[in-house]
Amino acid sequence: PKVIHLKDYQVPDYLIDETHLTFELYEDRTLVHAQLVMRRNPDAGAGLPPLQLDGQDLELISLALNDRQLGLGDYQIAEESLTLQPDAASFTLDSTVVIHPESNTALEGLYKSGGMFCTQCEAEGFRKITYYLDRPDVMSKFTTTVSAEKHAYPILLSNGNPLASGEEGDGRHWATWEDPFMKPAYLFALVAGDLWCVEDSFTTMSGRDVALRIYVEPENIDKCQHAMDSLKKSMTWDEEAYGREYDLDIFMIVAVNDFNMGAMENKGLNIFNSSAVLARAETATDAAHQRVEAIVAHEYFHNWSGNRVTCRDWFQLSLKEGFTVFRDSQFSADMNSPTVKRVEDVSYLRTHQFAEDAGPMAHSVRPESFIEISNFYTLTVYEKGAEVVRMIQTLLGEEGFRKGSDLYFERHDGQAVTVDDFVKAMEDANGADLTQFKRWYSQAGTPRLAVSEQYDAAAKTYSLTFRQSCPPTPGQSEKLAFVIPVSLGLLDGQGNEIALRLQDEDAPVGTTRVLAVDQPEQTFTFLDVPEQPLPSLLRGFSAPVKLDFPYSRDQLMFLMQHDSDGFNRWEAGQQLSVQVLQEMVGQHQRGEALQLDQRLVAALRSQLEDECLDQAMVAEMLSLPSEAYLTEISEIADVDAIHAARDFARQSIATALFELFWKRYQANREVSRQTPYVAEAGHFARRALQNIALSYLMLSGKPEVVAACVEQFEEADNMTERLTALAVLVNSGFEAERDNALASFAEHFKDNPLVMDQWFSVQAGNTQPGGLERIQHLMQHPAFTLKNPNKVRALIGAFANQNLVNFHRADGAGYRFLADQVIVLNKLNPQIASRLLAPLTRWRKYDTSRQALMKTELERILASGELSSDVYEVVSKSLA
Ligand code: B3K
Ligand code: ZN
Repeated sequence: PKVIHLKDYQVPDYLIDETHLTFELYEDRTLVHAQLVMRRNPDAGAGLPPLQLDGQDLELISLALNDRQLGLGDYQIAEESLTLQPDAASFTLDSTVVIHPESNTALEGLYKSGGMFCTQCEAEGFRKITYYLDRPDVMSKFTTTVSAEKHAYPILLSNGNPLASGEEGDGRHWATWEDPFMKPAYLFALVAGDLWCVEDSFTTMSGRDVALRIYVEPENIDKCQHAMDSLKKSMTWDEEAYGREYDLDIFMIVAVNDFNMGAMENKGLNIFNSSAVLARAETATDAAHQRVEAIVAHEYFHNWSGNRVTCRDWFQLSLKEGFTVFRDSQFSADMNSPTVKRVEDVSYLRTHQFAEDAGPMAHSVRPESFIEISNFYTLTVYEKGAEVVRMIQTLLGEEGFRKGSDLYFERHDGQAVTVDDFVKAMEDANGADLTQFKRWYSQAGTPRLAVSEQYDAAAKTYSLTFRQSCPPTPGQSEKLAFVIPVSLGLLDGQGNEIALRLQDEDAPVGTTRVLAVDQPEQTFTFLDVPEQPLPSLLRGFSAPVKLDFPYSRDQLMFLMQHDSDGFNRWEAGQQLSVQVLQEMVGQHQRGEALQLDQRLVAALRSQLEDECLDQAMVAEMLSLPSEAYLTEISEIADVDAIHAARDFARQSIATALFELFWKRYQANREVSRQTPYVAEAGHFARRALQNIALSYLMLSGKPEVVAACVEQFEEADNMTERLTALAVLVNSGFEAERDNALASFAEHFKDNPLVMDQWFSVQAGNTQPGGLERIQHLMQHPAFTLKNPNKVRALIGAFANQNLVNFHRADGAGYRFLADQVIVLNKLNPQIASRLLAPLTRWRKYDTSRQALMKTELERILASGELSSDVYEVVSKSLA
């Protein structure tokens, strides 16, 4: 397999000014005619080098250069390319190929999902459609004609605006679309199917009317309103927050059932996993509603951050993805509760991205090399990339950041650019120097920031000393100092904020400051500090680092009560929980009886008692750190001890706080009973507290609680309440209630694949013994298929990632099972196979016996036959 390096980047030899495509769709094949209007790239030097087009799995039928039919001696075809010699600097190339969407199970290129044709071209899928320069710095103007049988495929869509359509007389019809904006091939899209649509419109800030359409299979027409509302909010928000206006006359979203990712931002024709579009109270949870809102926004925001300004090459992926994730997180924060959103994002980052950064696939936000680009749509490129953009905003301030983004969009509209161009715009708009800051793009690994304090009572000075370091990652043994923005405040003994005056300043400036820590070791001294303060560090999680300050448990409890920063109040609770749980892990390992530090109970009690607090934050506080997070922060994770400690803590908290949980549960359930479902922050918060209370209450096993749970399961008018009740029953020992609930749920929702995904997931997450056998049994269920990525994620992915005690069972049967699935999927769908593999790559985290078992499975995959580049890259790097 070939390794591609960033340092080898070269501009394309040829450009494609116009791309005219015609698709003839049939049940057993598709014909693709492509007319490419091409010319020598003036920036690429003199002469006429051979033209090498990308192409994969294409059957060439005809090829003509300037209308002259080419014969076998005129071109060379290899596994992944077609090469020919142009005889002039400008020319037109006409090709016809046959492809087979009907048997494309990789879901890349043109494929069929159920009865509809659809495409997924990013990153390198267009080369499976026609011979082309399939690279993002080749931008072209596309017109697309689609023809198909009219009865089965009444709707024919592509990018841009509709131009013409007609009948062919033999039961077939056609439509032509024209996209006036230059775009790279990865943004191409085509859809043909029997679809219904929900229509709306939006008037942009300059007064243009845009038609909005969401296309779905007929049975889903009643589940589009939330996505449509989210789209309109996104369009308004991007005008206000970034000054970005939509540019075509029409914006379309199509929902498909078989999709490798969440969604795709094709110009004017976004294609979505149906799980990221469809949402209504009865079938989708609050979390699903929020995910739909965020993904609709994310793809819409790409129209500027990605499409109008695109990436020069795939090493720059975070240019569009990190920035767009940052944009969608700002949007979600504005639409809902900003603190809750930040807590969710940070938990996710620290649990999953930090694990990636510490594992064999660790790479920088701008990777240096890859074998298979699909493997680099990662938490590092997306989530850490978003944190890097957030840090730029923290350093420049909101206004400075907006000046920078305005300049970036204005300067690079219509271009394919790099991360350097983005940073340069930020620098130029602010007169800032981000040279050292850019190490965040080139150095992998999660930095550690150790902080120590010194208070001088006589001089009334308080000093904080920061020591940063970053562990080695593959190919990077030594790291240079990062610029780490540390937002902080100081609390006095009453919990009040102290005004912050740094050495060399004449007067204090505010109570929250951002320090730019940019040396390996650095001390900052504050003046006029009347008493020994308690520092509140890294407010809002101002940098993606592992912070280490020797807080006592009492100090953490104090911060939980008094910190003015909502994020850090939660963070203090997390750190307290971590300390307490880690102590119990030690007790378990030493064979001692487990004992829960009652201070944690007291801290949670005061949260539950205070009815003025945001209920969503109380629910977050009550959620103990996950087993996955406890694993990530362990040097070597003891799966069984972590599970036992966490279970024991939950049980003890449930017992100690039963009355309070019961009171808040009943009050909230009563409101839920009286109030129709609304997808809004306040309602999410009420249900979140209600549901976490129920999960604690069920640990008591009291009959009145079981009855309440069954009542909630049966009577709730929404999936959020129903699914939690189901999950709680599934994880309980009440077998009859559990079996009844599972059966009635499956019977009721058997025709709704997205709901059945949730039914699978809930069971995949059941941590009681026998997990693997249950999964194997569920794989035989008629609703399960390995061909649908959502099903694979819902059952196998949820099992391997969330059911840690069962997956990591000591005899290695969980590992063997996962490897078996990867080997099958490697042939069917390499992208899904390679993602499913991630848990096995973390083998260094476990005891020697598990390490050996996990490595055996990785080696077995490696030896299993012909591997896709996707799976090969992950397995070989994991074993290196
Ligand atoms: N840009 C797409 C990702 C496509 C990945 C293909 N392997 C989704 C998104 O980030 O918006
Ligand atoms: Zn994206």
